[in-house]
Formats: sequence, structure tokens, C-alpha cells
Amino acid sequence: MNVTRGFTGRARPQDVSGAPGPVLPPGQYDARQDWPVLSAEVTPALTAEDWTFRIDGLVARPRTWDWAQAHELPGSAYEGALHCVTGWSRFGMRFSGVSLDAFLDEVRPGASATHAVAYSHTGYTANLPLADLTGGRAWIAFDHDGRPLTPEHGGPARLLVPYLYFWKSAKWIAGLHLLDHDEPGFWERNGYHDRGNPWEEQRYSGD
Ligand SMILES: Nc1nc2c(c(=O)[nH]1)N[C@H]1C(S)=C(S)[C@@H](COP(=O)(O)O)O[C@H]1N2
Ligand SMILES: [Mo]
Repeated sequence: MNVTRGFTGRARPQDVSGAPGPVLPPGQYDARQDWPVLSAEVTPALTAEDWTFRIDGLVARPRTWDWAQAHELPGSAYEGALHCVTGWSRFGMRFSGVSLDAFLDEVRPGASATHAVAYSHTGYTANLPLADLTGGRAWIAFDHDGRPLTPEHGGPARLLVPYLYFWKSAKWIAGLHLLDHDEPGFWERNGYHDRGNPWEEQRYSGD
């Protein structure tokens, strides 16, 4: 873990495991209570039966998965922190779903693919370098704490890129479009940082 500004959060008092406490990125606070909902759109009425996930653009074999097909891929879990650019972080968040690596292995990104635009069934977009979506860093999440994601939190499926600010984790994920260049998404066109690495405190464009 790369803590760039010498800032370390204190361990949560309830952490009695003896393990080192969770570390807060600079300028973040530990939201210990409920998990806030932040949506630019109205929560869509999207069911698992309606949900699809597509990867296209600079790939050898573009593909769309439906719910059953996505669940045939090996399961993968994330347990750890999330960091919202508005300041809250939450520790010990448990998600399960499928690693994006498993989806990308099937479509085979071309050598020229460097970036992706993630888009939601609602039209929300977020851009990411492909390197932030591979190597076990990103998931399509279906469950939180062993229960299906609620519609407010992006159910039936959301992108999860926990190592970047949470706005990159598009709820109601519909697909990834792979590009050989960077194309800003919804918040990135509206003043937020292009990459959004919380450890570098990349909140706004120019940070
Ligand atoms: N489709 C969509 N995805 C989204 C958002 C959104 O408004 N629409 N907000 C982003 C932001 S800013 C955050 S902090 C998280 C919030 O997820 P939550 O509502 O589950 O906490 O979702 C991200 N993904
Ligand atoms: Mo956010």
C-alpha cells in the first residue's frame, strides 16, 4: 500500500484482531455507520433477468454476458475499504462477484487498448486506464455482505474498483468500451480528476 503523504489513520477501536488498523487515505474520514447512497440518476428498475454486461471496442472477440453466463465465470471476492471523493471511507466492505480479469480473458483486449469507458444501464460513464481494471484490481460485484446488492447500491451488478475513488465504480454496470486513448466520463467532464487515486488525493482535475 502506497501512503504518499505520511498520513496514517488510527485503528478502529473495535478492531481487536491485533492486525494493523485500516489506513485512511489523506483527507478521508471513517464513516462507521450506514453506507451512504450517492446517485446522479434515479435508481433504475433493473432486474437480474434484464441485466447484461458487454465488453467491446479494441478486443479480439466482443461479447455480451447475461446474468446466467456471468455467473458461470469463477467467483471472486473483495474485502476491504472504499473511498468516496466527498470524504467518507468505509472499511471491511465485503463484496462478491467476478473478477474483471475473467471477463477480459474471454474478449482478449488488443495490444493497442489502453483505456476503458465503463457505462451503466442508466447512461452514467466513468473512464479508467485498463491497468486499473486488470491484475485483480476490479470486479463486477453482485453481492454485498452475502446478500444481493440492493438497487440503490447498483444492484443487480456494479463495477467495483476499490483502489480508486468510488465514483469510478459505476452502478448498474452495462459494459466496458476499450479504447486506445482516454475519454473522460460523467464526473471527469465535470471537474473531477481523470484517474482518482485516493492515496494521491486526486480529487479534482488539476490535483
Ligand atoms: N451509475 C452510477 N454509478 C455511480 C454513481 C452514480 O451516480 N451513478 N455514483 C458514484 C459515486 S460518486 C459513488 S461515491 C458511488 C456510490 O455508491 P453507493 O451509492 O453504493 O454508495 O457510486 C458511484 N457509481
Ligand atoms: Mo462519490
